[in-house]
Amino acid sequence: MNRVWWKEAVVYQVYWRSFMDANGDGYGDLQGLMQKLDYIKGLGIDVIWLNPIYESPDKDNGYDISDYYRIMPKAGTMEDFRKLLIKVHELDMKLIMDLVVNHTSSEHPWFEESRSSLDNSKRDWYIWKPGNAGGPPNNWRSYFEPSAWTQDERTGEYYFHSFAKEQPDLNWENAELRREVYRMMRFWLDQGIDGFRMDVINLLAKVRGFPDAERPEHIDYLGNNPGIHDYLQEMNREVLRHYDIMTVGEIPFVTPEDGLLYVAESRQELHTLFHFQVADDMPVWNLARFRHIQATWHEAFRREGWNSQFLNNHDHTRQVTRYGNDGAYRVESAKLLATMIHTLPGTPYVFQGEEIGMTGVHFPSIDDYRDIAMHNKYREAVDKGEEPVRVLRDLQPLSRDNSRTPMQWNGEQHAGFTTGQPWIQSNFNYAEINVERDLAAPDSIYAYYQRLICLRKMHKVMVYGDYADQSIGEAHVYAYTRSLEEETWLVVLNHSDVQQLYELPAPWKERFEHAQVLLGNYDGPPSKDRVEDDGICLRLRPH
Ligand code: TEU
Repeated sequence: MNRVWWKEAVVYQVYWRSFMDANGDGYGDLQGLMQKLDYIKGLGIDVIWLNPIYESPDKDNGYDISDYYRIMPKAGTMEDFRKLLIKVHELDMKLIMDLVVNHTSSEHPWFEESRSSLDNSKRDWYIWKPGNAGGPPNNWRSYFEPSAWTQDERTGEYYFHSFAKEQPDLNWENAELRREVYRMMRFWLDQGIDGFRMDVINLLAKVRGFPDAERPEHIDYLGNNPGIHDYLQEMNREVLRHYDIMTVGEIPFVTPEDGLLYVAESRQELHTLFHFQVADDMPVWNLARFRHIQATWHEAFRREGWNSQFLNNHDHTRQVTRYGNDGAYRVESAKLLATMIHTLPGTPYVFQGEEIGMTGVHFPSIDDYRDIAMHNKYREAVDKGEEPVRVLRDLQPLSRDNSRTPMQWNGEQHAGFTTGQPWIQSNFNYAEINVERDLAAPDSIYAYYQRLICLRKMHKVMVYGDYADQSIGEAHVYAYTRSLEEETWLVVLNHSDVQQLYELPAPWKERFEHAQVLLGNYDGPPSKDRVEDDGICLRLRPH
């Protein structure tokens, strides 16, 4: 396995609009982020991933870009950006930016031109089709709307959008468009950034002819279509390979075998990916499913290819709420989930606030929510006649706003995030859960993350070690080893609210006498019981 910096790194995701507001307008900004770089560095972070900061009407929180070369005023200015980059580098960290090139905003001048007439020179930069029998060209759904097509009055044709109607998809078949995108990528790389997180990058190629789908509700026809690897190989040739950078593709609907096609070193496309088998198939914790996912990805990536480990981001409910216990065992389970993510094979990601165990929210009214995806789904269901209170209740657990509430810095108003009115309310629990408290307590979740991340720097086994499940068939205990040369780590996790017994597999019991506890989320090691045949059983406390 090739040793490179982005495999050894720990990445911290900054959802800047909810991170730190320096000018009191209620939105986080680049100046605010600059104030908090020491905090991020203090955690042991190597790379910051910054969600989109480009000019945007902000219908989908920056994922609808109207100018790739300018900074959204809410975030700051180009000068702020340049200062930020210098400071990040001075602290010996790196910065990767979001690249959103599957679609633009409907207010992007390219789209304005494209929609203006059938023979405009940019008509072909987007995907236009005549309607079919008075309706849209096919029966596809989009992520955020009942149809992936919207009719435009100017020409009467429909344009295609994988997401909201304000986010028309670009037509990657057009070579001129591709050249323009590569030029823009070089612009940012030449500023000195250290790579890209590539938004839904496997959606660029579309199914030829746009035939009706048999099961339109399964929107997987949107991604992984023939031609995608040609685009990514071209992007790599034209841009990526000329820089020492990190690229991580956001790749929904992908199996391990197909995932390898995006990140196998020999194929020269991307370095690593986010797949969504956990996020999409596990609304709540499911150990059997999770261990299967880990096993199959590990097997597929054994020789080449590199995974990413995460349980939450700005689109997915906070991990301690979704997969842990954010009540009685919030601290223990936040530490347990961190241990797992940082010791499984792949580059680990920390989503802002995760390191202090921030939790999801339940706002009382749909008006308290900001997310376009949630609002569209709500409207669709209510228009169909469903009971509004029920619709809200059903949407709440997985609403994207669960992870978008302001970073909780201290117990002051709005959690110390802003002196103005925050764009989205803070979680109600900020007096109890905040950075100031965690920094003051030696046994805090934050302090635990620091130790975990420090161990990763000191022990390459945590990065490159081979993975083997040591708990197959266990209902609540997930245990596995990582081994590299002379060093073996055993990770034992009790994913439940009650005590569990875990019998060490035979080869590990002799070694266990000489083993050392590196890290645990309780004081002292778990107690040991001798069992029949000289076995050793660990008594594991909840989480
Ligand atoms: O998200 C794409 C998206 O919705 C999926 O990747 C989803 O998270 C996955 O299938 C698991 O359910 C990206 C951005 O992260 C999101 O914030 C944007 O709204 C979206 O693209 C459109 O740009």
